[in-house]
Amino acid sequence: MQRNFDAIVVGAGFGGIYMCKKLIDQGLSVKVIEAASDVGGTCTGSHLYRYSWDLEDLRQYPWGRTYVRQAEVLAYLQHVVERHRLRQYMQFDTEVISADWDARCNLWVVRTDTGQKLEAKYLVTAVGLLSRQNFPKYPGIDRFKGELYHTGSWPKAHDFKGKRVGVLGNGSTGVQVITALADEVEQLLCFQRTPQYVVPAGDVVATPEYRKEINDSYEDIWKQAKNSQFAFGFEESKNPAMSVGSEERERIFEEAWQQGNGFRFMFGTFCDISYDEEANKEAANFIKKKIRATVRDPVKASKLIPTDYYARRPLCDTGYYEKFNRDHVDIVDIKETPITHFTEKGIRTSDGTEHELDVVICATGFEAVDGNYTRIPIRGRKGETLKRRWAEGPSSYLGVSVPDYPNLFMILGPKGPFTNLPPSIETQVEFISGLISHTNNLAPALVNGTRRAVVEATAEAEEEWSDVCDKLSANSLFRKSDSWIFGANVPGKRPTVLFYFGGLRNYRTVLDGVIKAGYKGFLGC
Ligand code: NA7
Repeated sequence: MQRNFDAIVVGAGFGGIYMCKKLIDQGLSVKVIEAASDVGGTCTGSHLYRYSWDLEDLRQYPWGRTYVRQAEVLAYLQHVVERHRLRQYMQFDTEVISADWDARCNLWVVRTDTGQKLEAKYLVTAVGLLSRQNFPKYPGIDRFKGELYHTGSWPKAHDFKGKRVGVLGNGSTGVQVITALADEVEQLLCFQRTPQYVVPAGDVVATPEYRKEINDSYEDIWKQAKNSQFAFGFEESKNPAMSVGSEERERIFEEAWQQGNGFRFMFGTFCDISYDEEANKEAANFIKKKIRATVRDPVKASKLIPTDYYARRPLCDTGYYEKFNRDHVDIVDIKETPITHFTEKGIRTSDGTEHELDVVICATGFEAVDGNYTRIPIRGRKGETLKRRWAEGPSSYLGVSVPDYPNLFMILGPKGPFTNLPPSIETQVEFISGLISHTNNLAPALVNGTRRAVVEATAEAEEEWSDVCDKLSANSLFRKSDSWIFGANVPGKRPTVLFYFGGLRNYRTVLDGVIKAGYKGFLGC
């Protein structure tokens, strides 16, 4: 069995699949290692949650609604892998347990839980932003005799009919789970810590006319998305909320509400909702009014109405608030009556109530961005793991490279762009494959009798990039709200700037500048 490769790619999701294709197309030998038993990845507008580079396929591949479901994303990725004959380079059901830089031979040595020891010149991590689960650590949780799930490892088959179900968490996932299960279960109790602002998704059937319109302008659509801030396919507003009168503001909010999409509501209406307190309050008040108008029971409504800034990842739904008009759907405010412990029968809260449940679903999120890197011991030039290096907060150059970790490239590493993910993934894959090609063409140093070129970010470039990311988020109200976007959702973890908030267009401009300057900020180039 082959043990030496030009590149090992960890993860066979959106990033890993495209990385594999790009490197194979360059004539390199590639091995993709994936822990799951098939290609995967972690919903958004259908037409932009795919790859832009196979236009013919984009125009033909079927999709039924304007939003794409997880199963459809999986089917699409499987289809791409078959169409481009990439499965032969992929090894599934295999976890990388360590990766060590061998400075004598200028190689990455990768060990797997299947007992393999593989070597490669380049190591590309495509491990996803949000796959490491944040599982709540309540006392007695192991004693619970009912079914216990985390949304990150959802059972293939489940039957919640006639059952009493508790859902912990009401972020994007919780909102989707609650909306989806409300009609199916006997009783639904939502254990809510922080109410969130949720706007309609605007998910409708994609008619043949709509599809034709998209197909006819796909190239322009991608061009617009890649030249926008968040790459969701709408124009971000350039107007401050207070630049128009209150009636006009209301009209703009209402129009966006009817059209749907959380990002569009937050960034397509006005430009300053995420950083101007007054603008933020106007948007928040509009959503609060909608919640009051939707939820008939005033007690439930008051629990669902947020009190803090509208400054987390903008959420959208397909009838979330309406579900609370059903008698069997209720909210337990766990800020007011915190969960003290789990019992065999369910969850006890501080007011002494034991909420008896057959099923508990933890929609409690993920240790975002760096969680997957700190799980695998990845040791660089100094033998230090990324986990240790990032003890005070993760860092990188361009979200792609880390000093002292030569020839290691990250797709969606810390301090990469905060956008609709596939377009950013493509951008980074194309940058990384260009950098690998460039490195391969360098006149390499003779190391231990072997010539192998090496490239890595400089410490100065990493520091400058950190400053850029810091400054870009300095005025953001997002920074004042505890959420995964700043790593503030995991107990014991220090909040830090995890993203580049300059938008995709600016990010692409930065990368172009780096390339034009001969891969500025990289050592060895
Ligand atoms: P999120 O957005 O991190 O939401 C997690 C939710 O779980 C949120 O409501 C949390 O409350 C709640 N939570 C977290 N820990 C606990 C404990 N211990 N007890 C009770 N409730 C808890 O994760 P999602 O999976 O919904 O979404 C992640 C991203 O995936 C999303 O933004 C999309 O981009 C896709 P809190 O708000 O912290 O008070």
